[in-house]
Amino acid sequence: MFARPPRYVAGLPRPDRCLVMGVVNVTPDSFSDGGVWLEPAAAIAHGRALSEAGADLVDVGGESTRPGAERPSVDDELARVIPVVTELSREGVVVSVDTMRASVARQAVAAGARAVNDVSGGLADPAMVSTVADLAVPYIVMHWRAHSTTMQDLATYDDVVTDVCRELSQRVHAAMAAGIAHERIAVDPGLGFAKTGDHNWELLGRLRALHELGLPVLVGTSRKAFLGRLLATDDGQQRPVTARDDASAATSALAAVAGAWCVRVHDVPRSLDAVRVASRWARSTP
Ligand code: PMM
Repeated sequence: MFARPPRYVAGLPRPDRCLVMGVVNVTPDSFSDGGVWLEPAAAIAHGRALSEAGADLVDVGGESTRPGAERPSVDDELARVIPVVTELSREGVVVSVDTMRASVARQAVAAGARAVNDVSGGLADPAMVSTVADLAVPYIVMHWRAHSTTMQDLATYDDVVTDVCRELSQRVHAAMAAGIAHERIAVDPGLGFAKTGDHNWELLGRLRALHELGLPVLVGTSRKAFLGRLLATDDGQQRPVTARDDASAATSALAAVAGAWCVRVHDVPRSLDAVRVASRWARSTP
């Protein structure tokens, strides 16, 4: 039996269920919605719609992490995210900024962001953990090994669950050593980041093992390629990206039952329904 991880991250909403984080990618090239929300007004309207649909927080990012993606300049990343973070925060939306750069995290928090979602867990920018400590905001530490251009070359593990837990634990220790409070940290196995589809399934199937880290767990499966492959037609045509939302809602429900603190999704209404069902189901489970 695994211990139950903490249910809350200090400074973020505390509904009596798994949280739903809605995704706003202000990028030209994200795999799931690249280019759709690149204009600030479109991104703001989308973030507002996700919030109105019930998202507990809205994650705004300006760098695509799809396999092979090139990095934007700092200036381009700032120009993409800051107007969106500023306006959504002004309207009262709880915003997290999805960035690997300390300078972007700092400006996004100044613009109203309430949390930093760092897919590199502090590895991409040596200044990140001390910056987040200084900003005193929640920090989501994702498992990561390298930037998108090379990450899939590093998808080798002895045991993916054990290895991911160990590497995440090292990043959590680095974050705490820099001064980030334990109650402000959440962890994320980083599905699809230096992972094959089989690695993703293994991590999901043994999600409760991550509870050993003693921290809330965020899970991001939404629209990812391993769902497209699972749902491929008999002649091998992968399910298109935007037709993966029912499958994403199914993983949200199952992640919630397995004790996830938060799911990160593109389609908020479906996953919100899914986690509400999961939460009610769990309350009746002896
Ligand atoms: N996945 C993506 C981007 N950011 N952040 C966290 N914490 N966890 C994830 O799994 C994650 C992330 C890539 O998906 P997208 O391009 O659809 O945003």
